[in-house]
Amino acid sequence: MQLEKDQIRAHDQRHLDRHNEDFRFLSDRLGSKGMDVDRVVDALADFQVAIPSWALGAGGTRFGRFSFHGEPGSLEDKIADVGILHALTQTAGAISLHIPWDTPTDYAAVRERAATLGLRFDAINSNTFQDQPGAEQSYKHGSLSATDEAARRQAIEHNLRVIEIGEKLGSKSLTVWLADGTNFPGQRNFQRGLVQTEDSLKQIYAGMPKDWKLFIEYKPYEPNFYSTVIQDWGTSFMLANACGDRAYTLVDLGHHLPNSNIEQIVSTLMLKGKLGGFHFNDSKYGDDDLTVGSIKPYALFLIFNELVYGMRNNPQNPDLAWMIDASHNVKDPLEDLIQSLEAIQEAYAKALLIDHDQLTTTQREHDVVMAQEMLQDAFRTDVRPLVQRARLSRGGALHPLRAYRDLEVRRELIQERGKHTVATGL
Ligand code: AOS
Ligand code: ZN
Ligand code: ZN
Ligand code: ZN
Repeated sequence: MQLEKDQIRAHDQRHLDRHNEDFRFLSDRLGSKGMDVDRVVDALADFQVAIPSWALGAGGTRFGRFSFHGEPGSLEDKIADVGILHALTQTAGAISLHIPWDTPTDYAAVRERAATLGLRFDAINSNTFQDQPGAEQSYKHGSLSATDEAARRQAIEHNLRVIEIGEKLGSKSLTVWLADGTNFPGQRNFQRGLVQTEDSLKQIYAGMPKDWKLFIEYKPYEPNFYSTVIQDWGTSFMLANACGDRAYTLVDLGHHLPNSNIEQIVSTLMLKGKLGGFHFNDSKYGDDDLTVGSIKPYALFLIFNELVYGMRNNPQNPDLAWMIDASHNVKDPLEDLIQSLEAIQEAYAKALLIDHDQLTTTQREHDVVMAQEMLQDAFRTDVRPLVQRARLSRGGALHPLRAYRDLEVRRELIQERGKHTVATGL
């Protein structure tokens, strides 16, 4: 199924007057403070986040998985789902694939399908955390860090193959997340594992086309519970530096130990020109992969404040690859992603309201109270009319979630794909 612009416009009509009133009220208020509202709206409209192919179906935990009806069963279906998200939100203009789960058979058809829906292929992901059917070597004792040369070679070759696939689709970056680590003290030598990983990443880096970037994702624990080879941003940063200019750190919001100051990590990486990619999600305990903004919206806003600062002041840092990395057990995956996209746009909009010159003055004067007030004033502003206006300007829905329900998208998907569906992937 495909959502047409006319359907969305017709749905918007019902809410248009209300929106215009809300927007006028807010833009008057912000305008009187000297804010350029049009610029904020334009920045919001330009902001695009990649949807991960693995978030389009219901996920699960190690205790089980409950399927959701009408899930995508093929790569084509997944692209169609992202097309729906993009039509509604106008902020999901890219898809991030995971290989081998999403290996295309007909490249031309896949590329064309995505192009028709206004989607591009963002970072492509390799998978050396599972053994694939028919694989000669097992990753049980590591992949890029393996001391077993044959397993390590297989993992390197897999990444090189993923790059080839990405090239055929127009991707320009590879994301590597390694599950490699240990469960027990003494199991492996830390230094050897790190040396092997660096060597493997360098080989992968050398195999990338010259206009590609390598994103190195870190994570403190899980699936291994004693040690993880790339456990934190420092390790990722070090490996990225060892690889070269086009290797960067990727920050996944769920990949930190409790209470880590993620906004500060973001700030440091951007200062050093090494923040390449971003996985949005939210969490209460660990890598929970919950809906963005559902648990700690203020933290998300503070992170965005640093991102906006970096985007304005750190030309040494490249444009970021924005991606969602989420998983759902109980919600309609598309509804969940709509909520995530909305939360991202909101946090970004609020961060855009902060006047950094004024903040700098306040900081110089050591006026701690006013500095905090400036942040909180932005955070407390209901910016939804701005986000709506940005969507509207691109032909998206004023209320994507309501439109999704009113247009009975899931019912149509079930009709098309059936009730008992299982998405490929995790
Ligand atoms: C795993 O925890 C990471 O967040 C990765 O980004 C992973 O590749 C992704 O979640 C798909 O499994
Ligand atoms: Zn991730
Ligand atoms: Zn994760
Ligand atoms: Zn996660």
